[in-house]
Amino acid sequence: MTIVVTGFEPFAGLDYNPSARVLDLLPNEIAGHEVARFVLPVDSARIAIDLEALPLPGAAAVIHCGLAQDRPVISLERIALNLLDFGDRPDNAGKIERDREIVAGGALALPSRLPVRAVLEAWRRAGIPSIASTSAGTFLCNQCFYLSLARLPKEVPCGFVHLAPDEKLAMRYRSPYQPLAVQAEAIRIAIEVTLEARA
Ligand code: PCA
Repeated sequence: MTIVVTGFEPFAGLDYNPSARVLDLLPNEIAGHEVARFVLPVDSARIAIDLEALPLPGAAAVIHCGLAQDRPVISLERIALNLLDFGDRPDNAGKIERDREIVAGGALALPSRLPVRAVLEAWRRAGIPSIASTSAGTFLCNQCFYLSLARLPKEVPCGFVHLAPDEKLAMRYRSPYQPLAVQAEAIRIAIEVTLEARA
């Protein structure tokens, strides 16, 4: 089977996105499953179409990754909300969504289908600073997370990891950061723990 890991293209004026760069640091195989990587658009109209085209329904696990520029360490999302509200920040197509449901009439919130507590524990044991997050926001990351949870069969473990700025972004913005190699290792561990929990 395949483990699908996705990242996002750059957005909000950045010239790269660590969540796309991290894909190259992942091993080609985890627990005997091939790792397939995809970069998703920061475009609210296109993302549903692009997600539909990915081989997600038969995957061993689906891990979506995005950047949370204001968080100092990697975080694991617990829930996706059925809400789009971009505030005054347009997506890459220049569009601003406000007060809109992602799936009309869908559940207000859907829980992550990763073993969140077990992953956080494994990160702690590996010495990787990390946090659980109760909100993936109301922008594209949350949209992607919600769409996959709404569409995928319940047996497919599916979750969302928000990356912190890496060393390259931190040099530019003087922000806190977590080395990208450490965040890649965290994603590998999250996948391993997810597959173990499922076995
Ligand atoms: N982060 C944004 C969208 C793309 C990304 O990497 C978010 O948190 O919604």
